[in-house]
Amino acid sequence: MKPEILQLSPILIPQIRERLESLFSVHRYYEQADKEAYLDAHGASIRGVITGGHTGISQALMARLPRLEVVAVNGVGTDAVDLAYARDRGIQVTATLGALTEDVADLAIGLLISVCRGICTGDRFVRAGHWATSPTPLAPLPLARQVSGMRVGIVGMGRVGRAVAQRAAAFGCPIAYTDLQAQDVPYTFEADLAQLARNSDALILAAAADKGEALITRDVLKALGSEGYLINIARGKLVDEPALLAALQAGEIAGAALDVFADEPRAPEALFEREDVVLQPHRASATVQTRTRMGEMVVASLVDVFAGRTPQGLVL
Ligand code: 8YV
Repeated sequence: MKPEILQLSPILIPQIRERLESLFSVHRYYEQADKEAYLDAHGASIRGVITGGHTGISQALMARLPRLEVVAVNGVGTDAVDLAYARDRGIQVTATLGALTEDVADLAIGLLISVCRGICTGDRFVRAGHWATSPTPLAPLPLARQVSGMRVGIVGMGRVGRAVAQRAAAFGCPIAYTDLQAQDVPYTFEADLAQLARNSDALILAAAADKGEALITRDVLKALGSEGYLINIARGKLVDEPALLAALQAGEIAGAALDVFADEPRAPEALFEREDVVLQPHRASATVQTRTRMGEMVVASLVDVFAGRTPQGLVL
């Protein structure tokens, strides 16, 4: 009998889906209209869960799975998994640690360049036919902000923070960072987030959101200042979104580029009309290469747990 797996969010790579189907009996929870009835029918036989970083798994759902041995997160963030409850039950939790670092850092830099250089605004300008009808594009399109040499402040100097720093350094950007403590990296440590913001032209969020608190408050945004940009490729809940909107509206910061939001898949609609923001639908790890690597890690971690081996990427 193949082990039974409950899959909470889709996997988009066909080879990974095939591999999962060949090894396990896969129950696609996310496709079920009546989830309660589905759990009544299958919950008791589920031994593993596959979920996404943003989706995680609640205590209530784990409680419906009495034989659950492992939660395999197809992502690096475990903030949406009730880790305390999993620990109490002895449920192992794995994540695809290291698999998506490069892509997430790439998108952070992409977003920084997009918002500073107005790439999306320029794209909309050309597509709308305004270029041809506007002989001096300088009037409708303001000059942009140079990226090379910007002072970059990174919040969270873990794997992703380091990869962002390496890339920003290649643009000649002086780099400072904050974290719980100074790390062994050649960048300036600043214990105080508001001070980091004050000394930065761009603040890039690369922190875990395990504590669930919004680090980026109105005060931090004011410290970033009217020439400063906020980039978030970590978690939406790290930012007080109403405060961000208010700061943008008041011109207290210059712009923001966001891949993540507090209430995904909803993003604050007040942002949609603004030219000083760039918005992405949580796509930082969404490349074929990275999602394949992540899927392979998910498969391997389930196989290892069911074989009694310690899986790679074990978080708990
Ligand atoms: C993924 C993420 O998009 O790794 C994470 O924690 O949030 C994202 O990289 C997501 O987990 C895909 O399921």
